[in-house]
Amino acid sequence: MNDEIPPIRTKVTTSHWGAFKVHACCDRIIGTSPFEHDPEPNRIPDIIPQAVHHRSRIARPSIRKGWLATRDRQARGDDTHVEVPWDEALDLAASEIDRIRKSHGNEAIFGGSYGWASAGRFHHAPGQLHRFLNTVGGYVAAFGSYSTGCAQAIMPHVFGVPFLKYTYASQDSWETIAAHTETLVMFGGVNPKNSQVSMGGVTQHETATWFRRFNEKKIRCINIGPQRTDAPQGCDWLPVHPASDTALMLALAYVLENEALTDKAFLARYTVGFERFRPYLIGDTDGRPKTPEWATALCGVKPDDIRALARRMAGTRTLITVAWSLQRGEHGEQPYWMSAVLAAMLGQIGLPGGGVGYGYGAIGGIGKSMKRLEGMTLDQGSNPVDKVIPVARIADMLLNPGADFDFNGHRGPYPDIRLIYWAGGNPFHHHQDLNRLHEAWKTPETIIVNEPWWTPTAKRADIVFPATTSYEREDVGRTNLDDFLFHMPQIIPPVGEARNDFDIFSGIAERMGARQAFTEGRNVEAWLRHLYASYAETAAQSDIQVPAFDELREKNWVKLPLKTETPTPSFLSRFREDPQRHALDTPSGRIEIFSATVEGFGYEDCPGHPVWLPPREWLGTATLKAPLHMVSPQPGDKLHSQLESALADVQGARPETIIINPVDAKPRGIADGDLVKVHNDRGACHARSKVSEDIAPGVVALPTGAWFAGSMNFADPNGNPNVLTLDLGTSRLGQGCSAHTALVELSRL
Ligand SMILES: Nc1nc2c(c(=O)[nH]1)N[C@H]1C(S)=C(S)[C@@H](COP(=O)(O)OP(=O)(O)OC[C@H]3O[C@@H](n4cnc5c(=O)[nH]c(N)nc54)[C@H](O)[C@@H]3O)O[C@H]1N2
Ligand SMILES: Nc1nc2c(c(=O)[nH]1)N[C@H]1C(S)=C(S)[C@@H](COP(=O)(O)OP(=O)(O)OC[C@H]3O[C@@H](n4cnc5c(=O)[nH]c(N)nc54)[C@H](O)[C@@H]3O)O[C@H]1N2
Ligand SMILES: [Mo]
Repeated sequence: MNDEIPPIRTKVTTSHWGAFKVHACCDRIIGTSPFEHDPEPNRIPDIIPQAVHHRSRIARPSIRKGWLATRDRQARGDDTHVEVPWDEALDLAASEIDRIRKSHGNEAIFGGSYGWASAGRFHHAPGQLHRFLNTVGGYVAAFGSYSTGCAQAIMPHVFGVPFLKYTYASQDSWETIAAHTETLVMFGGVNPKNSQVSMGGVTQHETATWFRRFNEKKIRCINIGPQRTDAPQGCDWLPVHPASDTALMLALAYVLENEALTDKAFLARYTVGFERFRPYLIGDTDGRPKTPEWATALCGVKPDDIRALARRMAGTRTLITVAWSLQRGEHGEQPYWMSAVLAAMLGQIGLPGGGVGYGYGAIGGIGKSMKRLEGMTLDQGSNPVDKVIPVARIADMLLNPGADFDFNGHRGPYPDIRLIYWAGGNPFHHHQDLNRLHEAWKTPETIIVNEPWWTPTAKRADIVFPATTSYEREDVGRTNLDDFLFHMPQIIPPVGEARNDFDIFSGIAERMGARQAFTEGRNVEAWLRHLYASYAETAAQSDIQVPAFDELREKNWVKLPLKTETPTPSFLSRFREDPQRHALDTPSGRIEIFSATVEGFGYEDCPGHPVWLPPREWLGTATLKAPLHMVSPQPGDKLHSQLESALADVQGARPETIIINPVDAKPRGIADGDLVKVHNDRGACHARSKVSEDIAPGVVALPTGAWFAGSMNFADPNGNPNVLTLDLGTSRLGQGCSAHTALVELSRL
């Protein structure tokens, strides 16, 4: 007998939820622990050993039985799969892609493949897929994101910069806020649970620490939204009805105008169109002055509280922050545009600690002041197909081939999709109205998915390839929101017969005569060295010395001198200094309170200046059948639907928890911890109730991320809110997702 204990290996790796240590023994991950340089480490990695070795891992390439037998499309989701050897599955995938492109053209292939996949610069699944599809003739792509699709469309009309540039690179740092801001008005809060996460991983989580500093400095922080818990302790809470923020912002603007608190000089020098907006504000155009009394009925905030807040905002250095969630609802363009107008009326845009910022807290790294080093991105080549849909319009596209759709001034037909390839996303967790998507998913002839786990999306695929997780391959991790650089070592061998996405696509490309074009003759290691070399060059141009690749491998991680004590002035502070020299990239060169371009689109659901447009489902349209507004925030204990199968094993963890106010729980006979059914005309799911005064009456909150396992005929037992949400573009302009727009009813089970 050999009783030698095999050694435990420990390595640091990074992920979208930050860096952590992984402990492995033989071919298994046996534990994780915090990275010592993270002041606020989160608990998301705790479940990784169970998740990586979970029975829900896809062991071998698998083909759906009905599709294999008769090319069936109807039974996706209700069918089982047979395992086949790699060569057979790769042959099948290559011949299907080839058949579709030859008979229908590459416009019949949808490769949008939205999703967060894993951190790591090379093995980024959607990037690998896009590169592969480009080498075989291209694909229909998706524009924008579920996160900020609507903002990405509207905000360039207002400030003249891409929204993500504004939000990631041009906003005040936490240091500047701590030094200058007196009033922080947070629509939708700033939640440290959300800033645990960022694309590529932020190493030093510090949002909660900053709020402790704000408290000490007596900065007044006001969380405006349906949940007290959307902001750290020490913040005031002004409960509002979801989707009513624009009404509240209009009333704040009305008070400024009525009490001569508007900064007229700022408006004259830096903005255009206030004279078009003002008649609407004071009611000349529609007979409804946007008074605090008018807004109270819509948002639930008392008139005197609105007046007091407006006066405080005008009298102190005020930063308005807006969570991304506000634009993830029907007419999400309006609170975003209106927040900019309100900030312009206050006249503090471009001053340190004043103006308006978006997505603080949504993603870790926003508010960190540092040099934003770019690079190490896999070249995706160019896409010969120019057809693009707004990312959240996927079900519309599948259900209405050839029908025209509008998007930000463009109009054109949806393509006729015959083949979908998805790698690195889980649409049957992330898309709205999942029963509708389930129907839409029956239209393509073939669906191919690469996934580590049997997610609801993998279960609905015809050809399923098992992908490695980031612990089963070598990579490099970095993001321009962080000052750490990681070598991500391969910690264990691939689980089952999993292969890297890169190797899967290399195999298909080979069968289609495109191997050389896809790989350029490089294997994984050669690619890592190649990407790293170009990154080191970019870094050197910014006077940053990064270690040689082999040295980084040796060291596992390094901290780069990217932190800047004095943040570089934002484009708005330069604009403030000299609005001629630093004119904005809008048609007028200024902030557009009224946009002739937007008005020119002629969209009644997004006119030329911000207006109050209620969504079709909110407390103002509540019915007896669906009286409660459901918001569906991001889950605090994980990233979206990732690691879900292992989390769901924990006794009592599923169905997901829904938060409900006692005022709403009582008449329904619901006590804390009860099992409930959440339902509306679109579908139903189960959930476990948490009765709490931390949510506004009339509102319930059910986080995203459970794996959908229901249908139109029976309730999802796990509690995915998207079985209830509305699948609707935010407007013809933004076409973002409307995830937070949903009325529901709860019944005790
Ligand atoms: N109701 C409601 N719905 C929402 C939202 C909301 O607020 N409310 N938020 C929306 C937002 S903002 C987002 S970003 C989306 C998120 O939606 P998604 O990004 O689709 O969610 P994830 O669970 O992160 O999906 C990533 C998938 O990639 C897989 N994966 C991980 N690593 C790899 C890899 O290396 N290779 C391959 N092939 N696969 C890999 C994971 O197992 C997982 O299934 O959800 C949206 N949906
Ligand atoms: N732990 C963890 N963190 C994450 C993620 C995750 O999956 N897990 N996902 C990341 C991703 S992809 C994204 S895009 C960001 C999203 O970041 P956000 O969009 O900021 O986050 P959400 O959690 O969707 O919503 C925040 C809060 O907005 C409130 N809210 C909803 N509707 C309204 C409204 O109409 N008005 C007001 N005032 N408030 C409203 C809800 O109470 C909700 O709790 O989070 C990121 N952070
Ligand atoms: Mo997102």
